[in-house]
Amino acid sequence: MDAAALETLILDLHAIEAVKLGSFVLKSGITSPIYLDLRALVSHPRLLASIASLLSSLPATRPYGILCGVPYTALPIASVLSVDRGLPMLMRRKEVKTHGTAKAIEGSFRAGDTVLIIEDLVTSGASVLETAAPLRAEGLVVADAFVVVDREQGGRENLAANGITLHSLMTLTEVLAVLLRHGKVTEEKAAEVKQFLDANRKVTVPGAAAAAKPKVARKGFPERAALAKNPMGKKLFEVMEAKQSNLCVSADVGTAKELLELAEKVGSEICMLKTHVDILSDFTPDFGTKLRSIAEKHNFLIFEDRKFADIGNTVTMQYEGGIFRILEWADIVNAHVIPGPGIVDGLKLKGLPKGRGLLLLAEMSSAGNLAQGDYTAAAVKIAEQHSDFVIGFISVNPASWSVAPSSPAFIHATPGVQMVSGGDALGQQYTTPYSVINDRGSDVIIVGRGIIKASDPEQTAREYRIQGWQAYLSSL
Ligand code: 5BU
Repeated sequence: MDAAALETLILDLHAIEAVKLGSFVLKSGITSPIYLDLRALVSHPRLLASIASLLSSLPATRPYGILCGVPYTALPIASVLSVDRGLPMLMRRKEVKTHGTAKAIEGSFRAGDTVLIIEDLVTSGASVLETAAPLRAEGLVVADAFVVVDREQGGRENLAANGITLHSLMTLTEVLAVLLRHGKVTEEKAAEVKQFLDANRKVTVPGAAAAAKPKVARKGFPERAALAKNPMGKKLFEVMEAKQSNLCVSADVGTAKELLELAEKVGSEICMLKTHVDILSDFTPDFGTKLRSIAEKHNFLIFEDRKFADIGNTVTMQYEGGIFRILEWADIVNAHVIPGPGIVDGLKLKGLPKGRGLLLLAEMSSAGNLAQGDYTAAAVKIAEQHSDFVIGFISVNPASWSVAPSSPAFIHATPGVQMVSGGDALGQQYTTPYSVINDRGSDVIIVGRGIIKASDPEQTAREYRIQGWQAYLSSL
C-alpha cells in the first residue's frame, strides 16, 4: 500500500468530515469518540476514484470476477471500481419487492462465480455477512471483502469465522496516527480514541445488523432442555444444541418423492423438518416410515404443520386416523386455540402416550391475521395449563407479548423467514433470521421457499443454519 497516498486519503476524508471526533452513539449502541461516515463521498468524485484505485490494489485470497457493494454507502465505491476494472457488479436488495419477481440479487451470474464484497466500514462484520448470505444462497462463492476502514472491533474475526477474509485500506488506529501527526486531533483526544478502541476490540454480533446488545437475552438451550416437562420439547433443545442448528426447513413440495429427497439433502443442517402432508400428490402409507428413517439418520424432528382447529373429539380422529395417520410419524404437530382448551385435551389424549409434542399457534406470519393481543395471551394460558404436552408456540414477535410464558421451557418457532425482509403476493411477511431470533426473541427459524426454491437448497440451508445459530449465540 502506498503510504503517501493513504496519508493524503485520510487527510482528505477528514477535510470532507467523513472522519469526525466528538461523542457519537453508533448503530451498535456503543458511544464512540470517533465517527466515520463515508456517505459524503458521493459529492467528491476525485476522492471516490482514489479510493477505488487504492482498493483495487489490495490482494485477494481468491480470483474474483464480480463485485458486490454492501448497500448503501459502498454502492458508489463498488460502481467506480467496477467501471475502472471492467468487472461486472451485482446488487443485493435490502428489501425484496412484495410483488413481481422477488429477487434478492440483481444482475447476472452463474453458480460457482466468485464475488468480491466491497464495504465502506467494518465494525462487527455484520453488514458484510448480511450481503454474503444471499449471494452464497445463490451458489456464489464469497471469500474476500475489501473495506475502506476497519474499525478493529471484531469484524475481521467474525468474518474469518464465516470464511471471509477482510482486507482493509486502513484501520482506525492508522487513521488516528495520521490525524495526530498532522495536528488534526489533540494528544488527549487521540488517547481517548485509543482507549475506546482497546475497550471495544470485540463487538461480537456476527450476523447482526441492528444491535450489539440483544433486545432479548435468554437462557441457553441446554439449560432450557433441563426445564422441559415434555420429552419431545426436551429432545428438540438437545437436537438444536447437538447440531448447532435452530433451523426448521418447511418442505412445501408437491410430492413425497421430492420431500424425501429434500430431507436427505438438508437433513444435516436442520433441527426439524416441517411438512404439509396433505399437499403430497403421491402420498402412500409408507411415507411416515421412510421419513422417520431419514430423520433418525440425520437426527432431526418431524413437525407436521397440520394446524388442527376442531373440537377435542374430532381432532383425536384427525390426528390418529384418516389416510395420513399423522400420530404415527410426526414428532410434533400444531393447533389453533380458537376452539378453546378442549383441542389440546383431545390431541394430548393421543399424543402424550406416544411421547409427542404440540405447538400452539399464538401468532401467524401473514398480513392482517387475527392471532394477536388477547388471542395470543389466551394461547399462552392454555399452554401453561398443559405444559406436559405443549412444547411451545408458533410465534412471530414473542418479545412484544404482553403476557410472556412463565417457563423458559416453551420454545418459540417462527415462520416467515428469509435472508431479506419483504413478502410474497399472498400476504406472507418475511423477516431476517437475525431479527427473528435477536430482536423478536424467537428460538427456531422456519424457512420454506427461501431454501427450497434456491438453486442449491443444501448450501442455502447451511447459510440459514449459520445465520440462525449465530443470532442465537449473540442473544445469550
Ligand atoms: P415460506 O415459503 O418460508 O413462506 O413458507 C412458510 C411455511 O410456514 C409454510 O409452510 C406455511 O404454511 C407455514 N406458516 C406460515 O408461513 N405462517 C404461519 O403463521 C404459520 C405457518 Br402457523
